[in-house]
Amino acid sequence: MKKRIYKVTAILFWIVSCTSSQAQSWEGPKEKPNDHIDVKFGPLNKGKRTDADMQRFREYGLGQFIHWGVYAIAGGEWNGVKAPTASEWIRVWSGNTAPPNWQQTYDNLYKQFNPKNFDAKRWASQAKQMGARYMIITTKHHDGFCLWPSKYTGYTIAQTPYKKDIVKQLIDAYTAEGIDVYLYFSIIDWNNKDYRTSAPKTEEEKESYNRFLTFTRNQLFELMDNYPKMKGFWFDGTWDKAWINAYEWTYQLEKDLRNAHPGLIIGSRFRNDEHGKRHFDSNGDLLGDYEQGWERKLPAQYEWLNGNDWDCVMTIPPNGWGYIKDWSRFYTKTSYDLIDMLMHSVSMGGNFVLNFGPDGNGKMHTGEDKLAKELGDWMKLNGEAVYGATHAALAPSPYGYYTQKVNALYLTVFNRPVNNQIRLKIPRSATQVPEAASLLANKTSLKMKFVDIGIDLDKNVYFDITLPASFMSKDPFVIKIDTKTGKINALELEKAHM
Ligand code: FHN
Repeated sequence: MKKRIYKVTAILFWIVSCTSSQAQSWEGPKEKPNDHIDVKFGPLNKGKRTDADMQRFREYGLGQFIHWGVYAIAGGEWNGVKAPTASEWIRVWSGNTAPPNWQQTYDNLYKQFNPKNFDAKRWASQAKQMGARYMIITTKHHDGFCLWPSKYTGYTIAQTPYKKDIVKQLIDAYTAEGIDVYLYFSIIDWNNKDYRTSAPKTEEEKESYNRFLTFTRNQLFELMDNYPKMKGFWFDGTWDKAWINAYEWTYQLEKDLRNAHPGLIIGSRFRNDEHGKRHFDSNGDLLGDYEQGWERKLPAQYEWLNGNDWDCVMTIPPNGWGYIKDWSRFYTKTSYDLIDMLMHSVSMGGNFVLNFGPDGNGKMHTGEDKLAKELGDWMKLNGEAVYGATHAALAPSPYGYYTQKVNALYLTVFNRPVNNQIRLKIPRSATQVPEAASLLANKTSLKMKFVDIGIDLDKNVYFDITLPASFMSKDPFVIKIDTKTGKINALELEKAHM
């Protein structure tokens, strides 16, 4: 009986968390309305940013997400009973599987938060070895616990036995490794008595929510003032009606944040227009600097992105961003899975951000250590196809993913053809002509020949790259194709007569 209730609770939780947070269809192209809709509180600026800070974001390729807070003490369970919630949502665990007085227990966990193994420099060094170019840290998740000594609440790291400023240590350590730091900030704050989900109606409710908005603004400016090296905010928990209703205030807040921190990068999850449209306004224009909805999912086609910048954030377990003690109960992604998702992202002009959930003592999960090493070993050999690379305007390859730089095309091969012939399909109109091919990892040059198959009405030509039969690889491998500006000289065959 208990097992069945547990399953029902888990399913119900999953439905609630998906429906409440889904702002847009992320399963296909974004529809644009036929008629223009008047929008006063839409994007502050339309079109892709061209400044150096945004170009740097565009070139990261690989990032690290870290979800860390008092939920790490629980690790997704309590007294051996697995919680049906995502690990960082464990506070909301209720029903007869929940421990007695659970929320009271949870709300006192901060009194034992004393991560004796926490070493920001070790985390930063691991991220560097993995090949991450930016890191997103949860300064405050939905439970309201702050990893920095905020002066606007008494629910912070300063009130724990550990006391020291986690955010400062991380920013200093990661920046020293050349890794940019972004601050995750949850608008949802279960610890703040003025936080609410529904839109305030009575005068009293409005006064209370205005206090909450002021508190939120104060914390955001406190974070920018305390940590001027931060590059941007990764906002979350912005799906409540109360926040959606405050669109004039959030519009002004975005202006003020950007004015206070030139170059600040904010994704599409921060706010909505006056019609309640989130991520994209009522005319389909992106709200913020990049699409921030690709959470545990990837676009199936490049065209769905309309050329926008974007990031994909991904867990190693199926779900659960905070520390999960026991991974044995589900599938956890392999380095092969993660390299596939990374190259899928970069091939479509996005960044791939892998999540780590350290335990209550500040140690990464052993599974995370293993994957960071495997991913880092691959990046050391193949990172050139990731960093600063972007979408190649070619038909998707059957062998893997194309990424592109000036004068270089990269093909990350996952599906090696049985005949060892990698066939590139290049439009006759291309102005970048393949010149030479090699294996990126060891610079071995590969035979490549121009092939004009003569298919009637074909708008493409082909280049066949031969893989040596002796070349074996247990991992995905990258073929680098040097290109030069020029013209494809193809046969002009008489068209078929039918
Ligand atoms: O509710 C959060 C969740 O706990 C986690 O932080 C993810 C990661 O971005 N975001 C929300 C779920 O969509």
